Amino acid sequence: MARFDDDRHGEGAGKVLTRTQTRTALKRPRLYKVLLHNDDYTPREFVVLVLQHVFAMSEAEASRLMLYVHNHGVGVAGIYPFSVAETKVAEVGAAAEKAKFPLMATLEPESDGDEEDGEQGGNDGGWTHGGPPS
Ligand code: TYC
Repeated sequence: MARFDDDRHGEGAGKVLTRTQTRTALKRPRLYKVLLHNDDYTPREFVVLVLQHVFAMSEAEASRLMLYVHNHGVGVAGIYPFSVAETKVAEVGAAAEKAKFPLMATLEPESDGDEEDGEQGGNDGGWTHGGPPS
């Protein structure tokens, strides 16, 4: 950076030059799992409809996850940035409340890959309910 005591003359003499460096951080945003929980009262068909509507699943995908959750107690409906995950949890809750069923979804931070979290039925690789795509 040139300073006032530069011994230059002519254009640029006596001017302070500044250079701005922008450092671009390339950190991936934290992701959150949306967990769907089993209960004894919500009808299976209702769960399938909610999964199709909120998570844009096909009927086959939704049925598979519903059965996985029914059998295992909990399953991963999707993995999203916080605000998206939060919205989906709220949408499941709102649909359940409106229909007076106890269906529930919750959030859980997705591990960043450096650690083992030992999650059962976890879906770090994009599949959870019933194994890899066939
Ligand atoms: N266990 C419920 C039943 O037998 C079905 C169900 C499946 C409920 C998945 C919630 O997340 C759920 N009617």
